[in-house]
Amino acid sequence: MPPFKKILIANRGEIALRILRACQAMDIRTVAAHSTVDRNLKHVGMADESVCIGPPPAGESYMNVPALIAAMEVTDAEAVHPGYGFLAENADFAERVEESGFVFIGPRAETIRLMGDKVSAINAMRQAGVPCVPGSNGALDDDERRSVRLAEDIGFPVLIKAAAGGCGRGMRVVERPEDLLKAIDLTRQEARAGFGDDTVYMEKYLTNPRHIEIQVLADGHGNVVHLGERDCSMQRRHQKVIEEAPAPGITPEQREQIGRICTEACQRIGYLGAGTFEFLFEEGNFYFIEMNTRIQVEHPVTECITGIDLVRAQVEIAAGRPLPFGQSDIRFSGHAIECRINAEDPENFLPRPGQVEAFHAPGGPGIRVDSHIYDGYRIPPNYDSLIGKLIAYAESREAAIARMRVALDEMVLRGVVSNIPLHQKLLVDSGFVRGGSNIHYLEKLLKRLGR
Ligand code: MV4
Repeated sequence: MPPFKKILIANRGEIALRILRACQAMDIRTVAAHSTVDRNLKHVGMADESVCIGPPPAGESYMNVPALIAAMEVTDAEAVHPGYGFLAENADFAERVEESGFVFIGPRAETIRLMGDKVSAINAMRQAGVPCVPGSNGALDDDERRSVRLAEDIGFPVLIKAAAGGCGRGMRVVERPEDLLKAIDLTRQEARAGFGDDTVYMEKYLTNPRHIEIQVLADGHGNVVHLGERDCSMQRRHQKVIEEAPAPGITPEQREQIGRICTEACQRIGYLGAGTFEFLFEEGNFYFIEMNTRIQVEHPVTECITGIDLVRAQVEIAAGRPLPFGQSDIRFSGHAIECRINAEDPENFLPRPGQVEAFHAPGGPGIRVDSHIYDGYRIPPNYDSLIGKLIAYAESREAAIARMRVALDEMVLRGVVSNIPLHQKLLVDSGFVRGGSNIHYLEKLLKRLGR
């Protein structure tokens, strides 16, 4: 029996196609909710039904809550998959969906809200035994002398972060005591203007960490597993460029230890669905910074090394089914690397929409392409520049790199400019090939290459 009869896909692009494929494999009927400019998306043509939910601006379509609820009502869909971005981590949307008698494929609204506020997320995780960055252990108050003393205790440099921030928005590094109060004030103002919440907190600034995240799955029957880690350190301006699993240099013992900490924390807070613990990793230690309550762009690398279909797991969990495997059934095997393919300017990285003249996807053993583009597809200017993901999997990291190089050379993309040449340079770069670079590596490399 399929877990649901019909699911509405409240997203677009490659992830909407990924969700559609998972639904089809489970014999679940699909509704593609799309904006006017997205009528020609691949998954819209493939879905059993489609509903136009509004004009191109996301606020009027993919984030239009009444239109999405109405679309579920008219199509008699039972559940909604939000994908990533848009409404995926919007607790009010999850609540509205459930109040309307539908299933939100994701964690409980309460959990989304808890993790959306970084101060409450860190407090919950610290109490659940997850190692966090030394810091204020809560919001900063207006007591200036206390903030100065706190920073001196933590040790400079410190980082002031907005509780409502994340993804690198609303942060400020403070190197010297005399700059602290000004920085707190500015970060507060920005947070108030940007998020409508001026809560800020303080952490020790880790100067050269790697970004390593742990994937978890939790069902409604008390079963929680971790699916190991992903290394997402290859990024520019908080946009990930290449991700991989496992993270170079992480031992099975380290994986088991941090994985167990994450699954125990999920048990403690009653987590439901797929989730990701984001850590900074420096000098052998993990420091929790945020938790993502959605399926992530880079989920395929975890699927490759574990053989687990994460989107299918999300759907089954949302239908109330128990996970069909336990931690001891999960084996980590091989190495997977994902290159995000963006339609962007190679000089300034700005989105470069346009018409795809020709697209030939690479293939062969260990190659996966998650992309919605096709010959003649017109990339609209209204959304992000991700047009696909190229994933290479092999028994070793070296072999995965070799397969990725071949696949990048094999890929044909005409009509639009992309970051494929950047990936080709990265896949032969000595720092990338060595593995284990920190979050600053790519930006430094780009400077060396003359931007
Ligand atoms: C940090 C940090 C160093 N120390 N926190 C950036 C995005 C947000 N999720 C958290 N971020 C960081 N928090 C402390 N205490 C450095 C970053 C950071 C970063 C983190 C992950 C991936 C890329 C990054 C790029 C710049 C800064």
